[in-house]
Amino acid sequence: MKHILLLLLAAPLFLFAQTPKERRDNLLKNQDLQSLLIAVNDENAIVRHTAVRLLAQREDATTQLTPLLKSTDPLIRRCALQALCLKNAATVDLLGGMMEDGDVNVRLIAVSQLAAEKPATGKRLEILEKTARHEKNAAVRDIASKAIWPFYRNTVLLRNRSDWDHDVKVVQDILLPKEDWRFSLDENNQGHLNNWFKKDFDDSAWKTIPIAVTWEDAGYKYDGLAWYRKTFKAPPKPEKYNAVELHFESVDECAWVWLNGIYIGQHDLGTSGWQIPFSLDITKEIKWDADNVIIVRILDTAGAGGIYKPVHLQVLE
Ligand SMILES: [Ca+2]
Repeated sequence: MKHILLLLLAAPLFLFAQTPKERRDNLLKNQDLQSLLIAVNDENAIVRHTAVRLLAQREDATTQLTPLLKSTDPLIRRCALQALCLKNAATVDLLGGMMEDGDVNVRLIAVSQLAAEKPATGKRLEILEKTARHEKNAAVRDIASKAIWPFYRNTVLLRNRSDWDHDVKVVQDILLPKEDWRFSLDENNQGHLNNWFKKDFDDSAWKTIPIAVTWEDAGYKYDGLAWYRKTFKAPPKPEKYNAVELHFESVDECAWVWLNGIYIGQHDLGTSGWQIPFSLDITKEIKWDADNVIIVRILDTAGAGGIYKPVHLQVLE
């Protein structure tokens, strides 16, 4: 009873303050819950924003923050959502609802929270997949895409194996063809969602491009994601070998690689990876004396990009 009386006394103090500055000063001075809840609907934006920030800091204001997600003021929605996330009070359903918000910053907060828990499963995965496919804003879409990116593999190469005690020799080195790779830009980071990595994906509508040149030199002034696909004939099975690798002299700047639809690994060192050679083990995946399909997804964030140096098939002993 006593604190209800105190609330009634404090609220009028706020309500009778005439100028926005006076109302804001009162909020900062008193910080009582009832005044804050009234002030989040104040006609003055600075008063409203002060109120929501003060509310967000309070331990006892979690339930009062949820209705603010429907405010017409995007900054109030943003601030309330951020606070609910920090208080671990944002459910997956609530976050899914906020992914429909008209304000991109609200969606950024919601998608970051959805992406934070790994691996994403159930409803969370469903929302992230929908966002990766349909979200218009690239930053929001990228967070969703990265959160549900399903490909990672780290195969220890023969020369790095701790049980390997003698020099690794390249006994066959076959250059993959340089001409007529199939090529497609992937501006919306949706190639993998559309099965571009699969062996039997129909790439006949794609343009052709050579490798061992940057894609700029092949006519694409472009930074971003793009995919290369090429069918090549592997040699007959050697009588003796210890491993088989695909050796990339360099790509600019990150690569994710599949052989016959099977993910074989990545070269993902960020912007510094563009001139670092790398090899990926395909001992189990190669089909000897038969057609094989190599699929390479490249990310280039600046300057030149692409599989700008040759790719080798190497048989090792
Ligand atoms: Ca580059």
